[in-house]
Amino acid sequence: MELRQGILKKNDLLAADLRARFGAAGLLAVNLVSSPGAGKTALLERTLRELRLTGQRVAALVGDLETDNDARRLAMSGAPVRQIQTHGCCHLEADMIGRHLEGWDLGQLDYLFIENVGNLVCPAGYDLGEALRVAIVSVTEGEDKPLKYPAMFHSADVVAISKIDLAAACEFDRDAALRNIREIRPGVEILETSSKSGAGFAEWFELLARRREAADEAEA
Ligand SMILES: Nc1nc2c(ncn2[C@@H]2O[C@H](COP(=O)(O)OP(=O)(O)OP(=O)(O)O)[C@@H](O)[C@H]2O)c(=O)[nH]1
Ligand SMILES: [Mg+2]
Repeated sequence: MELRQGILKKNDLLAADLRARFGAAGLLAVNLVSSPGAGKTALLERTLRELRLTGQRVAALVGDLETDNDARRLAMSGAPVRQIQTHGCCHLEADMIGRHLEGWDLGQLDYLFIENVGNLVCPAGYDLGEALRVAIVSVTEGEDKPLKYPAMFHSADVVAISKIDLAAACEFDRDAALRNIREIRPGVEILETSSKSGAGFAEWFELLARRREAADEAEA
């Protein structure tokens, strides 16, 4: 128990350091969390591609236990991308982020996206210095995930319901899902996205621009 508290305290200090660096650099850091396969990489593939088309300077770090599959997918966008292999650790920690930022000029970035390890439990407890935590839950997972994994949804600034192109096939109960999300995190911004069709991405880009502006103003 004491050891765990010590680790969390060290993480919080490193995360505060990162947050200060991100703020000073004027970039918006976004931490994407979800269960395995909810669609984090698919969302980021489209996000990186489209933001680059509008002249935004973006980069991504992506965490997995093993493989660099996701980094290779994301690098197709042309953005700088680095894989973080955690070799068994079920979440990203602030010191992993710090180490993998080495050599990048943060002042040259508008957005840094961090794809966390697919896991609806552990990443909730680890601040990565992000300005925005986005929890993704896909329509194929069932509407009750926010109730079963409350810590993750409670810690989110934004919840994205993903794969809405599959909603009908899954008999997804949208009202129940929205109710459950709001029960755990009242007032949270909710997006409904499909990385296949692009549905919800206009709202996602509007949200990112708005949050980035707000972060800039808070820093000034
Ligand atoms: N139909 C549909 N499929 C999707 C969508 N987003 C992701 N998928 C599919 O869902 C599967 C998992 O997507 P990923 O983006 O790899 O999910 P992830 O959350 O990054 O997975 P991990 O990194 O392994 O945790 C892939 O087969 C994707 O093609 C979507 O919006 N619609
Ligand atoms: Mg992924």
